[in-house]
Amino acid sequence: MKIGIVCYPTYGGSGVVATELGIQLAHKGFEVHFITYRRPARLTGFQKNIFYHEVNPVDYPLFEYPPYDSALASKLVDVVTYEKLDLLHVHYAIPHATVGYLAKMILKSRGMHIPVITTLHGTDITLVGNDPSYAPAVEFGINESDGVTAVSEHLKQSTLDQFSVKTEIKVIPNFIDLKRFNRKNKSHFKKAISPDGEFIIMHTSNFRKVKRVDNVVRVFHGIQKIYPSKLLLVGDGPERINMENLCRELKICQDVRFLGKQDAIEELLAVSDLFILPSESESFGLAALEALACEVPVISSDVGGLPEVVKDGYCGFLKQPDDTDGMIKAGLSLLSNPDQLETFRKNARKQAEEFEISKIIPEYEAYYHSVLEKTSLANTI
Ligand code: GMT
Repeated sequence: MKIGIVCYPTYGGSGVVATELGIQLAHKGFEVHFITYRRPARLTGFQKNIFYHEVNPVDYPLFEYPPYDSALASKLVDVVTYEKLDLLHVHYAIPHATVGYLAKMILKSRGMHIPVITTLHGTDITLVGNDPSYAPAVEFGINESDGVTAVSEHLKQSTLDQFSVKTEIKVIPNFIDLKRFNRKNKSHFKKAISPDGEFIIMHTSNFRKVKRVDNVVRVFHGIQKIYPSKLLLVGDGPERINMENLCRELKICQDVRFLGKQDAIEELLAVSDLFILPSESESFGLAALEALACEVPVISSDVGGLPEVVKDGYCGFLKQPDDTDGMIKAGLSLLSNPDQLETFRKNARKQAEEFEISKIIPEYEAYYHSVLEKTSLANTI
């Protein structure tokens, strides 16, 4: 099968999921074409069966914003036509679902047929997608997609609650490559980060307000008063400067490392003892799943799809996003009890196994086939 994948090429979760999905499909013999404005962050080196098409909106003095949507639609038309794609799979509804529809209509006017599947990731429905400046386009894009998937039951329900949706939504959860994300032979960083055996606490995100990195810092501060620890903050974004200031105020800079964007997250997770994710909203929480796979118990907020990933009292603890005292208590209870910490570690890995890549990719394959069947039938009627 020849498939086109559209996503944000940045370090965001939706781009990571889209890229890993494409890579796995290519291993299985699919011909995969990524169509994005930059090479996706996780798409490195030459890979058989994988092609990359860059979208370059032409600039012109009249434009304050180069019209990316039109450039993407035109590129999709070109790639579908000349690479003879069977299917387009777009990740993140804004603007990809509506652009997919536009490309489909242009191709239809030329006598060609291309089904479009949209995967909803989270903020395309919640924080951003339900804003009146995008909502009508999001709803239209969902309803005009030939197939729609959501990364958690919670996200599916939010979509149904917030939009008038006619298309059936299939839940296909995010997945993890356990061969890459594990603790095996990866302890080389440990000594450099915690020279005196301090606990290592970690957080990764895009440092946006919704991630509540301030509460990560506060929880760390509380834990560190009792147990010598180091905090690794991985990622970057608008809140980073405020977080640096907060660390200065709390006088903990010597124990906090801002590592910026990192490719080898698994190497850092593999030496960590605890992962903290107190987001206000999180449709799935891929970062939490990556931590669990590396046997790192997760203390997260009890919101969105996180309870589908982190089992409270089993491989981590779920608290309200602002319950920093509860998170500190939970963290201290784990770190003070080596047996419990070990049990949670093992449970974390077991929980991650539920989302093993080899279990989830076939769900996408089966879904592609069902959409292709449905749409080709519809076209012959
Ligand atoms: O909003 C973000 O944090 C980035 C966003 C993305 O699309 O890159 O993440 C969303 O998609 C991820 C992959 O499916 C999910 O793991 C995240 O939970 C989700 N973020 C939110 O819902 C806030």
